[in-house]
Amino acid sequence: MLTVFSANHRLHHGTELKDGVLKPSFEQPSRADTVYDRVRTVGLGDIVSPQAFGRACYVKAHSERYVHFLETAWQQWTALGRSHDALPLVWPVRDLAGERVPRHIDGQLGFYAMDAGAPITATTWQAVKTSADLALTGLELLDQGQQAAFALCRPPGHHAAREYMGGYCYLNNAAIAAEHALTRGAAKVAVLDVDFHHGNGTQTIFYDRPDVLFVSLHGEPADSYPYFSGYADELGAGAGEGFNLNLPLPKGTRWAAYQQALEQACARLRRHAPEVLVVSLGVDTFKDDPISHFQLDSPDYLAMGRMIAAVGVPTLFVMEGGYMVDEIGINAVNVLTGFEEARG
Ligand code: SP5
Ligand code: ZN
Repeated sequence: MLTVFSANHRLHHGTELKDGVLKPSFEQPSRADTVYDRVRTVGLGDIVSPQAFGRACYVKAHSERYVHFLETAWQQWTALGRSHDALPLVWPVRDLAGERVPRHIDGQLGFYAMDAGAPITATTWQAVKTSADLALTGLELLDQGQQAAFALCRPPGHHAAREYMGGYCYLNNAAIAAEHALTRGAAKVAVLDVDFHHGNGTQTIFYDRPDVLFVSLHGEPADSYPYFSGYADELGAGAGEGFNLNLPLPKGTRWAAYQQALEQACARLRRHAPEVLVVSLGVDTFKDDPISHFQLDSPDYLAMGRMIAAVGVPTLFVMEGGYMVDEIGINAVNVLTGFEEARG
């Protein structure tokens, strides 16, 4: 399996509030480098550099004004004499209209963010657009006949929606790749999200559409970030009703229960019969992950890869979460190795 990678991910490293204290984010450059090292160690396959795609591809999943905000936020922020990471501090909550875009950068940050978990630095945009380009390049590898590819994206994407960032995510790499598959002629696409956190961004981007099925396994929202989405009764809307499947799982979930839910997910994917499957590959389901509470162990990721292979569709793996543990490389690459073993 080919891996798409760029050192540009190192251009992004920000801060986040941890239990009320501003510290370096869990979403650090070492994550992607650890996975990259593991890809090399096991000899998964060649490493490919991304092509540059540009905003025409990003705005299939996002709005023009949101992409423009991402491009210009740092410049607006520093124009006020600020030099630390740009973070939002105010949001248009339920009983405020929240429809007009503020002129002030502090208002724009809240307008275009779901939380304070996506800091913007001087070089964040460069890393963010390269991350989306990795996913787009991976999708084109499938188009050229590869049965699978691995986009080693960083920053991750699945919390980013049409018009907002959050949860370490800015552009939704998986959604952008899914849209590109449709542009390239696929009629039906599916996204399987195995990150510990609900892929709220991907869900909302495709919520009212039957052409992109979204299936997600994640920590139940009552206990787990992002808290406000991921319930089993979110089934899709309008023509998209029945094309959104959430499988929330309780705290402490181990492989036996996870496997049952994943089998249900795979059955739904097979029924959709997509021409392309995009997997939002987060390995924050691991037992020692510092911000999550599932109990998967390293060999379980091999089994996960075999089950995904059995869906039998050209598959693009897009890196999402998985934090601050040496095993992130082993676990992510185990999914890919299990997939390749099963496909032969
Ligand atoms: C892509 C992805 O996995 N994003 C996850 C974003 C999670 N942000 C909220 C993290 C809150 C962590 N608090 C846990 C404290 C543990 N001591
Ligand atoms: Zn996650």
